[in-house]
Amino acid sequence: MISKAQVIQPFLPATLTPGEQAEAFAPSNIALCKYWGKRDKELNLPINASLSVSLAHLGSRTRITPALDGADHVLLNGTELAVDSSFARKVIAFVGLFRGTLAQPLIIDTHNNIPTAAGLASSASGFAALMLALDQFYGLQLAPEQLSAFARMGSGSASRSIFSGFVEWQMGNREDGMDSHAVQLPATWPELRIGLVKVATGEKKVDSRAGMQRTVETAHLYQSWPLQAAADLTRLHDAIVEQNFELLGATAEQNALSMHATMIASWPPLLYWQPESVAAMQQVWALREQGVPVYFTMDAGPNLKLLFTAEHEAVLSAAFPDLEVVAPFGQP
Ligand code: 2P0
Repeated sequence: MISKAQVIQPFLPATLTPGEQAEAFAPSNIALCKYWGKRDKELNLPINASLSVSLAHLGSRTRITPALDGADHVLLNGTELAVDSSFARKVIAFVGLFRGTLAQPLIIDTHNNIPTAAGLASSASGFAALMLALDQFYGLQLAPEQLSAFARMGSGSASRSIFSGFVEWQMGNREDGMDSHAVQLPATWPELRIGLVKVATGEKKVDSRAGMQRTVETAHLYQSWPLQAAADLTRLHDAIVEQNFELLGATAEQNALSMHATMIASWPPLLYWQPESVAAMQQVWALREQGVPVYFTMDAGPNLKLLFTAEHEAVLSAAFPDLEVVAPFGQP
């Protein structure tokens, strides 16, 4: 197995010249075709390609400055984290891949403007923003594909958060993973809306990393997942090119439910849904029967993300009173 450091080393300059400070923003993203399962756990290389839409101005802003007291500091939304907390350890390990023998202590300060109530994961935007900030701080001048491939090593879905709009994370087949990076699709869809339905926001018992590993190792149903994902990816490309909302929504919903089916078929079983998640799904299906074109997707958690177009925003905001609406391509 190749290590992250072995992959990154050849892309770093012989001597690093750190700046005085760097700051970068990366958007959160919602997958329409999910990343679920790894062929390489060290490098976060996926078993299937995935496709997402980035959430415009919602995401993470990360600032890097030198620490003058000889120790690293990791701050999240203004609060310093214990250096042995899970997030701080991951951040410090990731930074260590780039600062090499320089070993200069840093302050890494991240602010998420994702509505905390929406229960959206922040590791994707967090590692993408950190990668962009490190690139600036050390003057690495990495190409976008390299930034995406390296962000992936922090968290798989971070590879997609390097870009805005519709983004495909190509799975690649190289052992060092340098062809497993995201690309931005040349498409826009100003009327597209994503509605965040909050069911619960507490920390989940099994995180996605452990959840996908358990699924790969124990669910026979998982064998069908790569085929489902490949077919869905093609359908999503068609939907985006044709601006066919029904095809986009139906494909995303079936893809999410197929992923959840593999989780439920794992052992011990993995069910991220709460009773309120199922109630919200049934409400979406009832609205569709009444003629409202609305679909949902879900990640490794109980919350729903609704997909609809601007003309139906009022009816959906009435049906889901706490709906948080995002326009991924800005207001038309
Ligand atoms: C996705 N998820 O495509 C899928 C759907 C969750 C369900 O990407 O282990 O936090 O850091 O590579 O990126 C969440 O997985 O996992 C995720 P790691 P990550 O959005």
